[in-house]
Amino acid sequence: MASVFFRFCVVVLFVSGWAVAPALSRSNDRIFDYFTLSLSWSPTYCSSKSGRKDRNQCQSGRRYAFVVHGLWPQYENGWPQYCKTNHYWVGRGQIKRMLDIMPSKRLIIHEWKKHGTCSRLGQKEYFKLVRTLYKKILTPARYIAPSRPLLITPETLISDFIKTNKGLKASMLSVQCGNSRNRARLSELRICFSKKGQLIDCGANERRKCRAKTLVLPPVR
Ligand code: U2P
Repeated sequence: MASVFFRFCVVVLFVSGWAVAPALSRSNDRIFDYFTLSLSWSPTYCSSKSGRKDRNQCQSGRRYAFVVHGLWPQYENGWPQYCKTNHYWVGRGQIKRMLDIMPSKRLIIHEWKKHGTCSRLGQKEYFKLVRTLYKKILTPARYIAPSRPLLITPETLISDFIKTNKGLKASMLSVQCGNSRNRARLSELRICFSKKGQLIDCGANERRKCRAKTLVLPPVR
């Protein structure tokens, strides 16, 4: 009975377009629509339970600010993940080449397996595109290495990025933060790109945004 009810709920969610969830398939057959580059605010991650155990990214002296979380091939609604590949292994050289902007070996391997395999690119090309898109976005000066907490609004973060990056619009960005409506830590800034690597408006996946009045950016360590 419970399983019939569960199946009914899944069908209702998909038919009504409410399900912003991964496609439940491990195949490459449906082509994705656009890319999301997800930039993580490293100090927020480092103050979390898992971040505190992550010496590579978070030990003192690792003064990371925005780092790459991942480059995600997206459907307009939902996304493919863990696609078929003959190239599961991520070699040491590839990992080393990415560590400056993606400072975690585990994350690099995970992002390739979960998202890169669905990009229709080889592994080398995928990571090359990660860097190319990351370099397209200039970080406004105040977010490069703040030594004190920044208390701003989500709108300020967006407008600072827009001022610094020609061609960038609010509709191409999505700020992610903790759940509080009052004050929450910045977790990520997501930026949407076409399959050709041009800035574009985001899709339904990015509609869920930070709703906090005040956004807290812990300082770099
Ligand atoms: O948001 C939680 C995790 O879900 C995955 N995600 C989220 C939004 C989206 O548009 N695409 C997507 O893949 C991310 O999973 P991860 O890559 O970290 O395993 C995100 O962290």
